[in-house]
Amino acid sequence: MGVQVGIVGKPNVGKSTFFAAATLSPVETADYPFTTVDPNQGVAHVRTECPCKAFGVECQPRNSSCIDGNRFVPVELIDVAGLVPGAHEGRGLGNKFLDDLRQASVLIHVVDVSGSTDEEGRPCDPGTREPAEDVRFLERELDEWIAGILRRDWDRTAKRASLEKIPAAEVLRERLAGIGVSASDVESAMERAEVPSDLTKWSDEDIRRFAREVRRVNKPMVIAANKIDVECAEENLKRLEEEVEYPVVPTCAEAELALRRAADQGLIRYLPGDSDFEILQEEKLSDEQLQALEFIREKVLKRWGSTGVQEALNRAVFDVAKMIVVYPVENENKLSDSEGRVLPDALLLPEGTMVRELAYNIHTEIGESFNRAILVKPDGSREVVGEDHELEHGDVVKIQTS
Ligand SMILES: Nc1nc2c(ncn2[C@@H]2O[C@H](COP(=O)(O)OP(=O)(O)OP(=O)(O)O)[C@@H](O)[C@H]2O)c(=O)[nH]1
Ligand SMILES: [Mg+2]
Repeated sequence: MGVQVGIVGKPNVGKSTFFAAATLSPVETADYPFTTVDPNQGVAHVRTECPCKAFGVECQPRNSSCIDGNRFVPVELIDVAGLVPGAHEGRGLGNKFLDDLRQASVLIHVVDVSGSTDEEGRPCDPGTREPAEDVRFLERELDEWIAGILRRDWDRTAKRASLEKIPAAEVLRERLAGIGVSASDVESAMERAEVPSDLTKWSDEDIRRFAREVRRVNKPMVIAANKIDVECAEENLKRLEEEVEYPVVPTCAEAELALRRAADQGLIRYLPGDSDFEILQEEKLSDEQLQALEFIREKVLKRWGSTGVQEALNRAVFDVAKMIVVYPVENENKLSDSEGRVLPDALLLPEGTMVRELAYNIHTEIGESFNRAILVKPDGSREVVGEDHELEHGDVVKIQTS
C-alpha cells in the first residue's frame, strides 16, 4: 500500500527536473518539448517531524529515514509526458499516457510561472504566456480524458442498466474503477454535477459536468509554480494565486536538483525543504558552482523560504490527499518492534483511519484479535482507546491483541 503522486503539465515546464530533484534518479531533462516520452517512476519522500525528537529517543527507521529529527516517508512519484491542448483528440503524444496516472491519488501540476513557454511548451519571451491558462487547459484535458472513458459504449450501457434496474452509481463506479474512483467518489460527483439518476436521460453535457466533478474528487491538485527564479515570475505568481482554486507553491526545481546533487556528493549540507544550506567542501567546488549556489541562496531560498519542491510534495500528500503519518510499535515502553528497533515504521494512512483499520493494515490476524490500543505520549502518559478511535498525525500507537 502506498500513496501515488502524479506529476503533470504541458511540455518543457520542469516536470522531469522536479521528478529528478525529488527522487534523485537520473532522468532526461532538456529545454525543448517532449523530452519525456515514457513515464518515469520513482520514490520521493514527504517530510515530517519524527517523534524521536519529542520523546528524546534515538530512532532506527526501517521503512523510512530520519535525519536530525526529520522523518522522510516514501511515496511513489510518476512523471509523465507533457500534455498539450487537444491531447484528448490525439494531439502531441495524445493522452494515452494519462492512463499512467490512473492510480495517482493526487497530482502536482507543474506550471511555468515565468510564462516563458507557449501553450505547447516551446520557449517564448518570459511573461508572454499566462500561467492561469495552463491550469484551465490541463483541467479540460483531464476532464475530457475521464469523459472519454465514460462515453465508450454509453448508449448501450445506459439502456441495459435501465432495463436491468442497475443503479446509475453502480454502473459509473464500475466504469471508473480503472482510474481508482470509489463508490463514494461517484456519489459525491453525481450530487455535485446534479445529473439525472437515469443514465438514458444524460446529455453529453451531463457526462462532461460529471467528469469534471469526478476529476475534482479523484484527482485533486497542487500547483507547483515553477521557474520562480526567472524574471516576471513573481508578478505572474500573484495573478495565478488569485485566479485558481488550488494551493499554489512557488518552486525552483532546478535549484532543488542542484542542492540535492551537491548534498548527495557531500559538498554541502542540505535537507529537502530546508531554508538554507551549508558548504562543507569549498575546495571541491568550482567558482561557477559557488556562484550558482550563492544565486540559489539569494534568489530562491532567502526570497521564498525554500525551493518549494518538498513543500509541494508535503502539501499534495498531507493537505490535499489528506494523509497522516502514524508510528505503530510493539513495545510501548521502549517504543520498539519485537527486535528492539525504536520507532521503526512510519505509516502513511488516510485521515480518519480508525485504530481497527490500522490493526488490519499491520496484519489480518492482529485486526481479528484486536483488543485495545495504547497511544503513547511524549510526556510519558498513555491513553487507552477502542477500535473506533480515529488516529491523528504523529500518533505512536501500540495495538494489544487478546
Ligand atoms: N529557470 C528555471 N529553469 C528550469 C527550472 N526547472 C526546470 N527548468 C528548465 O526547464 C527545461 C525543461 O525541463 P524538463 O524537466 O525537461 O521539463 P519537462 O516538463 O519534463 O518537459 P517534457 O518532458 O518535454 O514535457 C530544462 O531546460 C530545465 O533545466 C527552474 O526551476 N527554473
Ligand atoms: Mg520531462
